[in-house]
Amino acid sequence: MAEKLQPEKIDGDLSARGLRFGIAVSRFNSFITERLLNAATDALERSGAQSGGVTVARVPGAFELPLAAKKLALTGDYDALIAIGCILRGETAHYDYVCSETARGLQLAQMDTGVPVIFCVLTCDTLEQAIDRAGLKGGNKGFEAGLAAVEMAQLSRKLRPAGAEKARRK
Ligand code: INI
Repeated sequence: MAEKLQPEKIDGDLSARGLRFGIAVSRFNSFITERLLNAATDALERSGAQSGGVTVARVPGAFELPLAAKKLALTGDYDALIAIGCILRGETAHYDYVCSETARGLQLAQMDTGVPVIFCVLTCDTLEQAIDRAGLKGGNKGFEAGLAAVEMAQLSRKLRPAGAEKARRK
């Protein structure tokens, strides 16, 4: 019988040693976003990120995250970025515009620049839903985002075009 096909695998491992991360955090709903930030930096530290390897930039609200992420990416200084925000539904359509433009803008930032941008923006109907996702009771989406950043940074290194030298501003 023919041998079972063994595909080659390309995985990003979870070692952050020597990698550089940028985190854009919104001040809006900071009660939640600061908790997400703490969990994200905890994940980076536990994965081996070193002092000086993580930079945090604060923006007013989630709507400003895409521009901050794109500008951070264009510096060439980061292996991966994390965008942290918390959008809570109000009584008007404002929520829908902020959610869709934030998600679209962050996706564009990573597609335009090739630098992974991890989406750590909670979009919740209630504050309680956000609290549940920010580690006050159990899981924390910030920690998941930190691990995703490490994995995507490593994967991106492996998927660099052959022979391409990393153009980094020192
Ligand atoms: N920004 C948020 O990050 N979360 C929200 O829940 C929110 N709401 O509800 O309005 C919010 N609005 C501000 C927005 O992100 C911009 O900062 C503002 O519109 C200025 O551009």
